[in-house]
Amino acid sequence: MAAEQPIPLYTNLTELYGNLGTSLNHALRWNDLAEEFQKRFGRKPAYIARAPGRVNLIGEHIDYALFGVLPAAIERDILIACGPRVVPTSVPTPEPHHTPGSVIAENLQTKYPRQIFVPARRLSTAQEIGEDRVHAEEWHLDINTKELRWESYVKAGYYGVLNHYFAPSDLATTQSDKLPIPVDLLVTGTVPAGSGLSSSAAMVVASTLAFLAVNGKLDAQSGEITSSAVARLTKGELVKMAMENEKRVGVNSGGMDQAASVISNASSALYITFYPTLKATPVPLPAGSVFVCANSLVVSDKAVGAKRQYNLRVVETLVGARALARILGVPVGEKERITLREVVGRLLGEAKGEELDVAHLMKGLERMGREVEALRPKTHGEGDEELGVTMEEMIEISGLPEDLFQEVYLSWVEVEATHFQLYKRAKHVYAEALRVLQFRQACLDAAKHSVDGNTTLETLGQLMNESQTSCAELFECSCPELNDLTQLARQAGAFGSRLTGAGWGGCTVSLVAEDRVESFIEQIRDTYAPYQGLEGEALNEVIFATRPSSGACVYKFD
Ligand code: NG1
Repeated sequence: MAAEQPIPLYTNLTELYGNLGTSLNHALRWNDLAEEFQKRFGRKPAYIARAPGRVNLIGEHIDYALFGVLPAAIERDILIACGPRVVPTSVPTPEPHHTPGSVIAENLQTKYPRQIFVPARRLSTAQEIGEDRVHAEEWHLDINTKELRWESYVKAGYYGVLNHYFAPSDLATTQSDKLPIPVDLLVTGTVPAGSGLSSSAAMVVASTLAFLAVNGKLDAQSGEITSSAVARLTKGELVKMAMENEKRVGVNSGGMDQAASVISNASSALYITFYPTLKATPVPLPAGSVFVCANSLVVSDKAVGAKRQYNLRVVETLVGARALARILGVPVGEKERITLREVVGRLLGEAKGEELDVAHLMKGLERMGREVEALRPKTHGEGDEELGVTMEEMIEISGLPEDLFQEVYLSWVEVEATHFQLYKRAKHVYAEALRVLQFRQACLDAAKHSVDGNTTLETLGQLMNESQTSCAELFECSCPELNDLTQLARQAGAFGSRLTGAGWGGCTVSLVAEDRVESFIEQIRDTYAPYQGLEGEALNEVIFATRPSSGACVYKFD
């Protein structure tokens, strides 16, 4: 099982990329990073952590409803070079960077200034970390969630490492192996920020890995850890840590990005399921198919817009699930935040901890497409349905008393809305979850050669187009530029085109026949107004064909 494999640790790039050709294409960038690290910090890095971005082929906004999604890691990635900083043992006036665990973080992109941060100990509450667990005391790093700051994602990764591997009480210790070491790091990345290609998850995964590696928490197998009984981290464990870490930046993300960044392999897409536990299985992509990413150039800042967009959708889908469960007579615990996936499972008699087979799940999803109509708001006049339900109506539909509703659905997340769309959101989720399974099935059939290649591409394209319509009309996570770009992509010969990632800006993904890629890109350049006049590298920055890439790893210097 891919999720149970350990995080790969490499000492040469050919092994890392799987072949000499690809490693040569990337070698210059790795060398430049290592040399720049040496220039800035006066010594070679000890490690470089790599985490790729991802493109989601289909399955948008359903991971946090616990439905399976189908992304692939892309070649664009985040690299973090890091090394321990030697600090003087006694200085007359110690500075922040002399403190245990202090970090000097630099970025190759000059617009991101150098940061120094130092972890501290403090009391934490359950609400803050979005879990039921209460930490009496934990390591703390100030993360500014109100503004988009590059180092927030680096800090988010560090948070988990500190709190999983260093007990806060160890701060008082003088045993240096119990304390996090001072670290220098240098970051570079080719995943465009805020573009739906998951630069944030790539940054959090790479940061988590960098801090694990530099603190000697990865090398258990090579015997370098003597002080800790922690076993070598598996990919599944890293995904969970990175998900938890990313919540610190203020987004209640579902897990798709972290799983794709960590578990992917270089030859296929990944079908990732989250229920009853995280599982990832490769899905071969049909021969002759190429996925082209195009950036709408509308920057979607997920963290800053979360309360009106992403987090609001999380709440709407959760409350919709409770309302449906109530209507369908599905049992739900009073304080339970049942998901739309669990509603269909329980309705079909799925036992706890078990998983419906795909055929049953597909049948269940078809049924839910009909059952969901019960959530359609009653209209009193024209345009009424569009508005959805008010807070009072939503609480009533949930069947919970107001204080309990607040506690279960609103105490851990900030949302801002006058109306809530339970019907539209749930309708999207069930239909999109079904499309993912149909997409996967079409890929598997093509691999068995039971269907002709072009028919497969047409089927996949059609599912992608339906997904785009649903994202735009039901989930309302598209925007005029994304609608325009997907339309232009179809006109330029794509089999299908849709937004990828959270939406509200960012990238589209289009399925294009291999021999049409060049002309497709040219036509988009000539028709999508913001691209006009772009050539060469500038064009390649905004629109590019992707190949599945391998997942996150660590490179170790001798
Ligand atoms: P982006 O914003 O593209 O990284 C986000 C979530 C995913 C998933 C998609 C929508 C994070 C880190 N990622 O992706 O888990 O819910 O939106 O399908 O929040």
